[in-house]
Amino acid sequence: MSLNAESTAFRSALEVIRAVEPRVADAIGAELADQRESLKLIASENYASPATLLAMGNWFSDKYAEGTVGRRFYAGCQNVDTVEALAAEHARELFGAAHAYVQPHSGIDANLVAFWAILADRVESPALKKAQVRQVNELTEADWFALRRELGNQRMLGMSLDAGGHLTHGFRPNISGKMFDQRSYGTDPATGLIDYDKVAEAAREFKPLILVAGYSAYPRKVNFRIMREIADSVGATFMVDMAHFAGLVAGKVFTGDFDPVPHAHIVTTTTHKSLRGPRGGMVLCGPELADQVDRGCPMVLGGPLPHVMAAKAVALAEARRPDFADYAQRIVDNAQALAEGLTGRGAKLVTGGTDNHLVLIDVTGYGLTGRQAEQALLDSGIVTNRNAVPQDPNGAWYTSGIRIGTPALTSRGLGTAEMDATAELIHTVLTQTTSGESKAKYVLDPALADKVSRQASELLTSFPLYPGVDLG
Ligand code: DSN
Repeated sequence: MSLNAESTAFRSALEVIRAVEPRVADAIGAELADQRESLKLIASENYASPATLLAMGNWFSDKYAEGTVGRRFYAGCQNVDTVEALAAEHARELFGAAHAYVQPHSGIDANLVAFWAILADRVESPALKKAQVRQVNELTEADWFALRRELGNQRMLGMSLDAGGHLTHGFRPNISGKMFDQRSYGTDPATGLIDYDKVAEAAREFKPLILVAGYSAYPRKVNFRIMREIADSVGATFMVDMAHFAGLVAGKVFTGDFDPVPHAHIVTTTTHKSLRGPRGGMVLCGPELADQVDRGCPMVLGGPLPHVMAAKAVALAEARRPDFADYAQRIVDNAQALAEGLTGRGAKLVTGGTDNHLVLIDVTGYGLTGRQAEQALLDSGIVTNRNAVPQDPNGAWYTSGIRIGTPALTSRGLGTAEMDATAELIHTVLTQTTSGESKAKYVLDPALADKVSRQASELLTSFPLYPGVDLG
């Protein structure tokens, strides 16, 4: 039997790797087997296409390419220029952005590039102008000292962590929290929704340089038009981190007031979540910030990863195809079916449901902590992650929530009927698990966990992962 191109490509690659370090080849094969068998409901994960994966495994990895397209600090970057320019072009077209910077290695990197572009534009450039010099090296020691203090003493307003915000939006364990004086806006305790009047009030009181919107655990849409109005009212730069929902923007599920690109001064994202690309980051902006953003490497980033930019170009080309819009809509349809399946069985969800790709279960209704629920579900073949809920009584480590997302299972082809079956499995495990003697301990009958694991596997049998890839 002749093998198809995908099987041949991956088999050949593993053969070459196996000849050097067989344990790595084995681990790669085992990872595919594990991913094929698990009911992956981690909201930030997905499955990139074989073309995207293959674009990363090549000699682009060997090239240094600091700088940007056509303006490099190294010679011989003509082919890197080709893929970087292609990735940026696809990103601009896909999102309707004036400028795209595709070098960030991750979401944190993309956010740092954006923060420093804003600081350069709003703080550094005026200081250079005032001192009548063109670049920082020309400042006197005293002016440089004063500028450094000013750069390190700016304000940021972002969504609180327990309301679903992200660590990189100015929280102390992340470098953004050490760089900025940060305040948070939360959600309405009664509804779990963003209260825009409260955001406006916080902005008026705090007067941030940067207003950040975006989340990793908020199950609703955000009105970016209103957020921009709030930013404008206090002279703040409006930044949106759309890492979680970039696929829904690309697929035109989030349009108008809910599409961040026309409203924000600058938008950051990862490329590997709902966008279904390689692991990496990206920044979109208008012409005003483009030059500062393009200084991301070496300002913030280490050398660009040309092999990953090649894969970004492939994945973004895929996202421009008409079937991606269908995929994006099915992500949301599935999340809503999952939410309905859970609430119909008595689960308590933060905000009562979802408008996007994720659902947040408040597991205190089952008498569990997030940590206990996460482990009990994992024992039962269901991969999720624990997450804080608003005003979480169990804190950020044990938490009281389970975050569930549908991008990965939707990529596999599961639909709303399978989401209802998934809700049944989750509800069964959570109702049958009891709290143990600590916030981490729990009791779940192993026979029940095995039974649910088998049911979860059966649910996946009609939806093979990478059906074209046979590793033999
Ligand atoms: N780690 C990602 C998530 O799971 O949401 C965000 O950084």
